[in-house]
Amino acid sequence: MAGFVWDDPFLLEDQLTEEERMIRDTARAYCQDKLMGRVTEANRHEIFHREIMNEMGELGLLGPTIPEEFGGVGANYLSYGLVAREVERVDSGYRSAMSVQSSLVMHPIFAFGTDEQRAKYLPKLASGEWVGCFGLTEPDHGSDPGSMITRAKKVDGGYSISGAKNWITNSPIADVAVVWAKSDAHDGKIKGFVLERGMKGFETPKIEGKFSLRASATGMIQLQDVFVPEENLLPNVSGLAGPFGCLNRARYGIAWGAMGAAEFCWHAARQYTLDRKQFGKPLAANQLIQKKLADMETEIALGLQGCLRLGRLFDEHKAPAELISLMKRNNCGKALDIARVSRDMHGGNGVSDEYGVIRHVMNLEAVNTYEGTHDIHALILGRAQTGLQAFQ
Ligand code: TGC
Ligand code: FAD
Repeated sequence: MAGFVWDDPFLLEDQLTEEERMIRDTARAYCQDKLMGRVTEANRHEIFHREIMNEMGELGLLGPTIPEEFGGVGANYLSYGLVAREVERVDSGYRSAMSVQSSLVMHPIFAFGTDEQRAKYLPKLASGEWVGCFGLTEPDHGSDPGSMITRAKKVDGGYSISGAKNWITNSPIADVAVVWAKSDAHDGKIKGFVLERGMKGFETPKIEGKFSLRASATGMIQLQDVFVPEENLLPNVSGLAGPFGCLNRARYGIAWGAMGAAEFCWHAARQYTLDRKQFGKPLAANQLIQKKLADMETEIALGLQGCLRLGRLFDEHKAPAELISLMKRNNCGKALDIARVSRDMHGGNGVSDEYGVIRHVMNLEAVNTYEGTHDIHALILGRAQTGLQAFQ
């Protein structure tokens, strides 16, 4: 009978290639050695250490799936998922910064942009010299981005864009923004535009009072008659397929990332309950505690194995959007539950940021909401199996 590996029940490790393990190990070493030490202060004081982007860029962690000629490392999507898991094991805010840059800014420029746009933006985004953000959500249109009101009006030499985007990761520090707007020159269809810091009428105020992802900069994008030259239009996509093509990738990464945060909380709960004694014995010797640890182990093992399968399908170009919804929804919901239970198992210490778990609880609240809420993904799955759409 084979031995049971309690922290890797399905032997995920054996299912990775040597190259995938190497990328994962690079990410893990960086995250544990360089990010872990900064995160408590960053979270407490709402600081995003901007140099993190340069450090990640140096290690090839930004846009890792982008080909080398544009500054990426040409890695597969499985490796991208492994990176997300390691980064989010430290903090979902750091994973947000990384995944927005990779999936929501570099991917659309690579997939929908011109050769000139790829050459101009991708190497600087890959190195972390530039930071990007992605503007889809509006103050009055979140789950229903198809109803957006941001408009691009055709003018001489380009477009004049007006509107507002809300809850935008990285916007206060962004050098470039991929903004989605309805374009009157394209029959009112949604088009993507690359905006640059310094364009007149383009403002990115920070959102204050955010009690989740505090180590990540979040803001608005305000656009008042911003002139965007023709060459900044992403020409090769129209409609919601543009932003959703990006979201498929980011949601896949989040499914892996949420498991990284869950693993942190599970391991912390296990160690804490082994170390702490009440009623003359370790907390971990109690049946109620062991059941909670068993539930965490089970959900994480299943969630990671699902991610692995989805990643392989992604790399074979066989990952349907609904399967991505299934994994994003499941893993974010399960990670949030695990973080809350771990917080409880830490007793009073669980609310101190010294133990890290309450930070993950707070973060995972947003992770369960952004990139499609838990319930929106349920509706996507409900539609896929009944043929009935329940959004409206
Ligand atoms: P629907 O009728 O379903 O589709 C409209 C068009 O879009 C296409 N499409 C997709 N294409 C590729 N991948 C997908 N996942 C797609 N989903 C839809 C679809 O084929 C159709 O194309 P066409 O050519 O026929 O027009 O559209 P709907 O308006 O009914 O959509 C409903 C719904 C709920 C599914 C959708 O709007 C949705 O998913 N809402 C959630 C919104 C969301 O996820 N926003 C994310 C904002 S970005 C963000 O949160 C970043 S956080 C980053 C971080 O910090 O990590
Ligand atoms: P709403 O759509 O108003 O939903 C509110 C509630 O109603 C939810 O529980 C939802 O599930 C439910 N609901 C909505 N419609 C239905 C329905 N038809 N049936 C049943 N229930 C329904 N967006 C970007 O574009 N770029 C970013 O970089 C970005 N970063 C973010 C960072 C953070 C920290 C946060 C919190 C959000 C970010 N978002 C970003 C926005 C995010 O994608 C939206 O918050 C999310 O899509 C939900 O939209 P909403 O907040 O408007 O909620």
